[in-house]
Parts: sequence; structure tokens; C-alpha cells
Amino acid sequence: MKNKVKVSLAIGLSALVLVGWNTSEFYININKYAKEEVVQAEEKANEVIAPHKGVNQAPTPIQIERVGEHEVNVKMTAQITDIEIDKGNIYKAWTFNGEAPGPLVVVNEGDKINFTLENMDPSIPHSMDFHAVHAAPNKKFIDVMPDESGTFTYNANKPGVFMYHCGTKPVLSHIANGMHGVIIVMPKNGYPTDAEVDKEYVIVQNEWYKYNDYEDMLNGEPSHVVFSAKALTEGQVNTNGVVGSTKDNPLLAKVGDKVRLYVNNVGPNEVSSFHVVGTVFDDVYIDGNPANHFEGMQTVMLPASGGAVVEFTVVEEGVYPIVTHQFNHASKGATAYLKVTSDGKDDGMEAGGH
Ligand SMILES: [Cu+2]
Repeated sequence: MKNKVKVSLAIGLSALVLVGWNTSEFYININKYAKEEVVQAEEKANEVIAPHKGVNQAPTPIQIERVGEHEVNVKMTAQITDIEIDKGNIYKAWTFNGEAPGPLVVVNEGDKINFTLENMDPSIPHSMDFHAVHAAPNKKFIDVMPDESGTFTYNANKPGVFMYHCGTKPVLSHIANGMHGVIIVMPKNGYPTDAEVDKEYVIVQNEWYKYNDYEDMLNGEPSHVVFSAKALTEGQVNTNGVVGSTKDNPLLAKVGDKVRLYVNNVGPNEVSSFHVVGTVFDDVYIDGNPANHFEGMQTVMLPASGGAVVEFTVVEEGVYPIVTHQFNHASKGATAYLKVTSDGKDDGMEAGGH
């Protein structure tokens, strides 16, 4: 931003010299000019882009329909939807289906996916890059123009907890503005620990930057790093990546439960050091693939886009904070609570610390 101001200033100076102003007029005016430029530049950084002004499209439910034993139709939208990422801080997010992160997609290993993207954005093309599939990106992850739809077919042949995101240029803008989410490909033969698991939840980590400020997304620090809970089954809590959402809506378990979390860090830029305070992970499947089985881990590193399945047993009643152990990020919002009670119901217990 500073450089932009400098460049504008240089152009301004040259223009003033060219039109032949005398020196005193020049110095009086240059101060005024520079000040206005700085104010304008600062205002523009967070300003909603013109075609999105006043646009706030209500969330559209995702459509997932199984049409064969190994074939599923998935229909999603690209749309512009306001999301209050922190109290009083409304972000005009670029989203899938009006959620950021987007809605959870669950398919089975070996499924053929017929995917349709309806682009409701009035002005910008969008696309879909599923990390779960094998496909030529220049054919299957291509832009869908405003007010148009595109359908693409590919197979999900590897099990895991994968990221999806818009792949339209500049990709960083599209992801940082909210176009990310998770697709779980359930393993054909399940996980070796399936029979032990009592509760299952999905947690996603993402970052927010200054709205429409590419420079901040590129070189700045995230203003917020947050968790969201995505409903794995009907009736489960489903939140956006907003500060407090995973504390106000705690995950629940009962004493003795083995809890499984499907986790993914959609970034776009930071890694996550995923940890549940007060437990050690009994079993971990890196990227959610049953072949990548680890035991006894304290913290699981999730690279940007990386996922995992983590499982742990809760032995005492209490509130267990779920964090990224990069505590600058946990402090910016990336904390969730798991409440463990004698009957698995929320008893209103307050959390301490963290
Ligand atoms: Cu996009």
C-alpha cells in the first residue's frame, strides 16, 4: 500500500511539474494531494468491490444425491454472502452456498462425482478444485462465468479428509475471501478403529484478512484465525468460520467416550498445530487415510489444505479446549470447546483457562 502511494505521489509530482506550477503553489498543493491520496488508499483497502455492493445472497442448501451405488450428484453455488466474522465485523464473503468454509461434502471411496457449480456471483468467475479427485485442472477445475453453471465429472478413489476451494485467479483472493471447504471421502473398508468410536465431529480451520486487500493476504498477518464445526449428520452444529462459534456451540461427549474429529486446515496461508487440551490422541490417520495410522500423538501438524482424523478418549467430566497450538492463532479465534459430562448433554459448565 505504501508503495502504491509512493508511485501515485511520483506520478502526481510529475504531472504538477509538467503543467508548470510555480514552487510555492506546488508545495501547498502537494501536501493536500498526498494527504488525500493516503486517505483514499486506506479507504479503498476495505471497500466492497462495486459489483458486490448491496449484494447479500441468502445461503443456498447444498444438494448431494446418490444416483448409483458408486455415483453421486453434487450441486453447489458460488455466491456473495455477508458473514459476521467477529462481533460487529461483517465480511462480504465470496462463498460456496453462503457458508465460509463451505458446506461439508461427504462421498465414498470409489464414487464417481457429477459436480455442478452454479455461479450466482453477478461479476466474477469462480471454479471448484476438489483435492479429493484426479482430473486435468485446465479441463475440470475451470472457471464458470457469472450467472452460468458448469458440470464436471471425476472419481474420488482415495479416502481422506480433503480441502476444496475455488481455483480462479488470483487463487489467494478467492480462498482468503471465503471460497474453501472440506470433502470427506469415506474409506471403502472403514477405519480400523470404527467400532470404538462413540462421537464424530468435523472441525475446519481458516484465516481471515482485511477485506479485498490483496497486499494484506499476500504479505500481512491474518486478522482472525478461526475454527468452524461442519455438520456430519443432520442436527449437528454447523457454523461459519467466525470467532466464538465453536466456543458458544461446544461439541459434546460423555465420560468414557472415544471421540473422533475429522479436521482440515483450509488456510489459505498458515499451518495448524492441532491439539486437544487434556488428552493424547489414541489414533491419528494423517490426511484421513487409514493407511497413515499413528498412535499416541499430542499435536498433529496440518499443512495448508491438510487434513487428519484424530481420535481420543475423554476420561473425566470437564471442558476440553481444542486449539491450534500456535497460540497467536488460538488467541485470534482458533479455539473450540468439547464439553464432557456424565450424560453427554450440555450442563452449562464454564470453561477455565485457554
Ligand atoms: Cu472464486
